[in-house]
Formats: sequence, structure tokens, C-alpha cells
Amino acid sequence: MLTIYSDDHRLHHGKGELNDGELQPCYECPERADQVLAAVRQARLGDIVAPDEFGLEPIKAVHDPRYVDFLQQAWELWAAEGRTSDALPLNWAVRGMRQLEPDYIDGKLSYYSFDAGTPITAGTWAAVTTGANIAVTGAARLLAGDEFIFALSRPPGHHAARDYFGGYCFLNNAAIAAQYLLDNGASRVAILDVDYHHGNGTQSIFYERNDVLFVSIHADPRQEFPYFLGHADEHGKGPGDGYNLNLPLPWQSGADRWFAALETGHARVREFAPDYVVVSLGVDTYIGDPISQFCLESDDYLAMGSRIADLGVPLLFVLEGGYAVADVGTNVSNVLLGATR
Ligand code: SS9
Ligand code: ZN
Repeated sequence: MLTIYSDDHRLHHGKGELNDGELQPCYECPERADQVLAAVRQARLGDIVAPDEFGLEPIKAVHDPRYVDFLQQAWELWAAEGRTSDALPLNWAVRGMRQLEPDYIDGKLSYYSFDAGTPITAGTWAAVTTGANIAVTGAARLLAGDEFIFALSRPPGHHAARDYFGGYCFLNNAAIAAQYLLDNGASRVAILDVDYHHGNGTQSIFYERNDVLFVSIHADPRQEFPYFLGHADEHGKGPGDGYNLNLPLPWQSGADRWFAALETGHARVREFAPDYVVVSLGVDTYIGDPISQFCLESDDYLAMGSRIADLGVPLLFVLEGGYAVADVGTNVSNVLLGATR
């Protein structure tokens, strides 16, 4: 297995997110990736290489070019107002309000976001563009014949949609990789999202398409973030009807329920017969995760990797969530060990 990694993730280091009614330290922190890198090294999972540079084209093949331009300029516009703290939005256009991009930076932050937990910092743009390059480098290696790739980047991506950020995510790395595979010869790509949270961004990007199958196992949005997408009756639209499979589970779900859902997802992926599978690999399903309510144990991640590898299709693992910093490395490397054994 090959791991793609860059220290650039450190350039995105938010101070705080609004949580439980208070500004709290960000759960999504550089130490997460440090722990995962250390565990990949310790488990001797193979070479670790730097990403190649692909420019903005693969990003703009998934995201609205105006949104990408906004992300590139956001910190500069914010800092020009004399602000030195992280940029965070404060209000959103809900039912009956108009979807028009405001001129002023505070309004733009609101227009292009869906939560107040995802700060933009001075180094966010550099970190997220490197993250996209990591995912695309992984996709390019699959196209060149590699079987297992791990794209080790942060911040995560699966909550980022075509034109908005949120849930700690800015650019949808898994979606960018899937689109790159399709634009360079693949006919069908499946995205299997095993993060605790529903991948609302990925779902919405591919919702009306049948060249990408999206399968997600996650906490029920009736109880859990992102709350407004991820229900079982969302199966795709138009040509995409039947190409979106949500498998929501209640809080406190453990291995029994989780692996039963994986079997359902597995069957659908096999039926789809993809050329490649991109795995949105979040380990916030862990019992010790500080913001989540599932009960998987560290050993369960070995079984998860092994069952995913049973698909018999080249795999690109893209790091998403997992906030139990002391255990995130072990849990991620267990998935990768299970897949490559
Ligand atoms: C918990 C707030 C959760 C967003 C979580 C995003 C996870 C990305 N009280 N906020 S994998
Ligand atoms: Zn998550």
C-alpha cells in the first residue's frame, strides 16, 4: 500500500468552533494527522510519498468555480477588515430568504457555508488545495495500476458540497478523486462513506448521476449532524435514481448493526460493478470518539478493512473524521492493515 502525505495540513489550524453553546477548541486539529502518520509508519504499511501538483482543474470539475474563488480569497477579505481571529459565519439563508451572494465578506461566509464549526484561517486555502492534490495523486496512482492507496490529508472533505463548506470540510477530496478517475478513463466509481456522519456533500454532488454510486453508513440525521440530509429515502434523482444508498443507524449502534449495514452496502457496490472504490474513511464511529455516539472498538476496524477489500476492486482510502486523537492512528491503520493483509 502507498500513502500520500504532506505536512501542509498543519497550515489549517482553527482556534475554535461553536459547540454546546460555547466557542471550544477545534476537534479537527493537526495532531489527528500526526497520529495517523505515526501509526502508518509503525504498522509498516509501505512507502509514504508527497503529492503531485494538479492545479485547480480537478477541483473545479467538482466545485463551483465561484465558490473556489471565494475560498481562495476569504482569509484576505476577512483580514482586510482588521480581523485577526478565525473567520466564522454567523447566519444563514433559510426558508423564504434569497440565495444571492452578498458583497461583504461576512455575508459571503454565510452564503458559502452551512455551520459555525468550520473556521477559515490564514493557511486554510494552502492546506485544502494540498489535500485535493493528495486525493488526486492517489487517483492517478490507481489509474496507473496500483491497488491500494491511502490519501492521508486533513481537514476532511465529505461535508463540502459543490458550493458550500461546513462540518470541518472545504473541498470534497473523495468527490474530486472520483471525478478525476472518471475524467481519465473510468466508467463507474463507487464511493463508500464509512464516516460516522452522513457525507451530505458527496451525496449532493453526485445525486443526479449514475456514473458514481454513493453508499453511506452513518448516524441517523434525525439525531445527528448534518441533520438535514442522509435519510434512508434519499435514493438519487433522475438518471441518478437508485445510485444513492443511505444506511442510517441509531445512536449507540455497535459492531452488530454496523457490519449488517456494511453487508447491505457491499451487495449494492458489487451489483454496480465499479472500476474503482473510493472509501471516505472516517473512524469517528469509535466508542471513544468525543463527538459521536457509535460503539465500534479498535479491533472492529481490522474487520472493516478486510471486508471492504473483499470487494476485489482497486481502493482509494481518503481520510475523513475521527476525533479521539489518542486512538485515531490505531483505528485508521487497523482498517488499512485489514484491507492489505
Ligand atoms: C458536535 C458538533 C459536530 C460537526 C461535525 C463534523 C464532523 C466531520 N457537537 N459538528 S467528519
Ligand atoms: Zn464525521
